[in-house]
Amino acid sequence: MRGQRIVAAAVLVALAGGALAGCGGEGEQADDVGTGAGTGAPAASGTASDPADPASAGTGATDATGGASTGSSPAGSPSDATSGPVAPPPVPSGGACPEVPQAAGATAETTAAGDVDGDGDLDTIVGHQAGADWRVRVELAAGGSAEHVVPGAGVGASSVVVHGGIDVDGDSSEEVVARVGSGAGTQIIGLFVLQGCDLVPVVIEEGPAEFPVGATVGGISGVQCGGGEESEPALFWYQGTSDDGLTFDVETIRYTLDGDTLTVAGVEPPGTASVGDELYTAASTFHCDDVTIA
Ligand SMILES: [Ca+2]
Ligand SMILES: [Ca+2]
Repeated sequence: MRGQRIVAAAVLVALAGGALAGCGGEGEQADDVGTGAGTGAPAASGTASDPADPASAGTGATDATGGASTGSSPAGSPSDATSGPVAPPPVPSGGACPEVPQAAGATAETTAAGDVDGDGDLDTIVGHQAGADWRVRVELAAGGSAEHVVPGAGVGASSVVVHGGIDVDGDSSEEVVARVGSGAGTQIIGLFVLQGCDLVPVVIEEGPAEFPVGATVGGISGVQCGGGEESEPALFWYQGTSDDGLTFDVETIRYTLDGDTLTVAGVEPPGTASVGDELYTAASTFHCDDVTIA
């Protein structure tokens, strides 16, 4: 049950573990993260197919090294051997998706715009609460709709707020960005993608991709998008830890999106951020395309 939106620290540990579990070809870099993250000890196991298990975090750093050494890719080159074709099912051309009835009594509605189906027309992205459930919903300009119930949201401040659409993989269809939870000093940001006529969460390994964004005295976490190796579209997840709340040791994992799955493409060189400087800002906010969350 890794990846539930609980406290940000737990999410950090869980996602770091998940990331490294899929990082067989990044021996030296994976080891850097494992030994440098401190509280974010990875839970990677010896085989890439094993699910990350936060319970094994105590031995994570050693395991990450062992797992990486069995990787088949040369060290230093991103492992681009993915699990087969991952092209999303095509959105029906010339026809609309079915209309998903909107739940009665929806409240706390937020809206944003994005071209979720990639047809060139802006679609309406909606977040709302109906009863105990929170939903992320898209109303397609071409007709029809899709929605996803966000499990676990709606407790206290963990309401869903939609922020817009970003194109993580450069396929011209925008992924939905929504706050799906919050913790002390952080917001938990989730991504959703339209697959056919279904709106599904973007996942890392077997769990939903949910990124803590924000800053506390002891840590910062942020997401930026841009070009990775050979300018391929990429998402960068920054995580910083600090002993004094003033300077932060920052690790950055680079992901690429295939279909609904984020895959580790590499690890950036570690950096040191100071409160207020450029790296600190990047590592404590979310900024992809036109969506900025601070
Ligand atoms: Ca559209
Ligand atoms: Ca896209």
